[in-house]
Amino acid sequence: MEIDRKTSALIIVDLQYDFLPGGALAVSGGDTLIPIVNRLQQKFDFVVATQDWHPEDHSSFAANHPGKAIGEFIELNGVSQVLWPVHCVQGSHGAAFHTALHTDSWRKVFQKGTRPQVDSYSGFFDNNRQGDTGLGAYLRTHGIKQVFISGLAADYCVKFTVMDSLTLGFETYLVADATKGVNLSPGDTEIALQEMKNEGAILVKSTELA
Ligand code: VGL
Ligand code: ZN
Repeated sequence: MEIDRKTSALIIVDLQYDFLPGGALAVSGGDTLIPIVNRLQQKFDFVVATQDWHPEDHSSFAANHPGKAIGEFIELNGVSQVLWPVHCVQGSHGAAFHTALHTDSWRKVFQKGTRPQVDSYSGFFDNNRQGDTGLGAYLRTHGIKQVFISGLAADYCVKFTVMDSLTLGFETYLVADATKGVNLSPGDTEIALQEMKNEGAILVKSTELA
């Protein structure tokens, strides 16, 4: 498939140390995406990234709920929230992008999950759909019509970014070999891929793109 470089954007979701092997919320094999995403970036004129960027007192951390364990669910402002290990704390090593990841051509980084009381999986909106990172308006302002999404994790932040991109009316592609899931429950990634397809996302391989 030929990419229209004028109207296409690549979004790189959360390629940060805490989501890579050795990190607090590691995705198995997540580091293998770095060379794939670096090659993929060369095919785009317009590249943006998202960065999970939590304050220490973030309510998605199990450690901030005495008696609760990682993986348990709580109700947060009417939204069901799974509790995570402490991860991507603002300014920490875990929140940094992997040094091997090429960042020089990025137009902008959109940080999310910055408000203590609400989580944000999507690069566009927080989980209440109240906060907006500005990513949608930014893409529109620059004439972007096709959005290609890569990064971590396929069953959380990538999936929610894909869903919001579709809702906002972008032609939305998931670069299937440039994402991996955490699989809190076995099979979560397969289910997420199916949900994205059902909503209208188009799955492509990075090697098919030119
Ligand atoms: C993510 C869980 C919590 C992700 C971020 O990037 O997929 N997952 N925060
Ligand atoms: Zn997070």
